[in-house]
Amino acid sequence: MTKAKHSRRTFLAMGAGLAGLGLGLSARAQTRAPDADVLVSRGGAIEVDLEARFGPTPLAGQSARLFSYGGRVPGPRIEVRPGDEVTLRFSNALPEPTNLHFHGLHVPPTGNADNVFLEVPAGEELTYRFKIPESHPAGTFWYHPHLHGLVAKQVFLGMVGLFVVRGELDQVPEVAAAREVFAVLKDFQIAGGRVPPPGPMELARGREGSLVTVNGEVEPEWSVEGGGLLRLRLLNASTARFYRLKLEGHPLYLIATDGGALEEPYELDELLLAPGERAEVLVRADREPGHYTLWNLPYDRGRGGMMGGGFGDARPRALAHLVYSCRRRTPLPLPERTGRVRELGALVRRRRFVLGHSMQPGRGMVFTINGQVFNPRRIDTRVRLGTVEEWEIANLGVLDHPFHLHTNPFQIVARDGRPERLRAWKDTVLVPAGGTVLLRVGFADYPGNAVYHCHILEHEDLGMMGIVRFETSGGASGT
Ligand SMILES: [Cu+2]
Repeated sequence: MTKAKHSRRTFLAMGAGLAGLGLGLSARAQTRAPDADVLVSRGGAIEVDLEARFGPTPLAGQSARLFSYGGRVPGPRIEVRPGDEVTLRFSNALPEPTNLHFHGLHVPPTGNADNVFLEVPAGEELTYRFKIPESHPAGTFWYHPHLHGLVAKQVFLGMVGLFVVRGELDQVPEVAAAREVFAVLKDFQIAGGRVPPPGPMELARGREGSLVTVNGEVEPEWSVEGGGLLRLRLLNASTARFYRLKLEGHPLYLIATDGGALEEPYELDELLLAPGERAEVLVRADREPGHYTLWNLPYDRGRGGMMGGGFGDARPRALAHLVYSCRRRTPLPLPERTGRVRELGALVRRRRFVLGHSMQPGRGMVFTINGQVFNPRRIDTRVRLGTVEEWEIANLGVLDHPFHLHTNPFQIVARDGRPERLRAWKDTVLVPAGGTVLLRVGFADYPGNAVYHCHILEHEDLGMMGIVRFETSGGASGT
């Protein structure tokens, strides 16, 4: 483990001077955009001081005792470019261990990079260091804790932040001309100024809170010029809640998914985002000037059975509002092309993963992949770097499970045997109860162990995770 250069005492002393900014940031190292919640790389590098905290935190016009990065929910947005060196001095002021995962980034899963097997004990520090590859796509990524057994709790209490890679998509003229808005969708459960502990059934189902926030606010308003474009960059940072989004009076033009740009805009009437998923949509402000609501429509992520049914909201819930008044003389057009999504090479092998759940004596409900709960000492799947595989993910349970693979993005080939029309980079895909998804993934660059798991984080903590080893040579075996 590489330790930060500064002792904890020094770090706190520096942080105290900036307490008014709400971020535990050192003045020396910080490169700051005009918005204090955004940290932008300069000259090929970024240095970030990030502190995990527990205490009173502003949320939706009130204060609640939450876990956070730097006292804000969500944490600061980190923005980098391909080729940048990232140095993140992480300090854990929580009363329990934690760590960091950089969700969706193609960086090493080992060392002090995106290594979910690291543990930062309470009161300790760790410096994360990695380089964003020159070939890394632009996209909306994020960071959150990933210490098995504590992930759902720590994320539910507020530990989430955006990690944005700027690049080619940002330079598409029509995209660059749009007004950019980030939307971190996250629910909370607050009672008496704190988050009550969840019950066992709440954990098994995946915890949903009644306070639904967008960037830590309730029903924010976004203004856009009439005739202009809105570029809405969405993240589902909830542990279990799904968002089925519909914008009143406007279609959504999908231009990017988890792993970056599509080839061209794809018109949607509504957009379903499972936990962990991201999407970028363009909205044309071409209706009558007015006030339009972004709705979260009912969606049931259970299919009967003991645990199934009754999830989310029974009625549409307003999430945010789009407001436009004055009108441009010439409306902004949509882009014709937004990127290139290369085809993956020839298939080397195919595997099957079955998602399920069962009761275990003394443990209660557990969630499984191929009948097994997570074991940190077991390599479940060995793949060879430089190869392409197809993974069939079958959900035999009664709850939907969003399947997430670390380190290497994938493309969806088919859902329930039906070929997928849209070619897009994903790292998290919804596998509905009773459904099957076929995905294709190329393993590139980084040897070592990483994980795949359900992104209903309660399910991950209850066992629905496996270890994949990326190997440079030797026979691929296992699952
Ligand atoms: Cu799940």
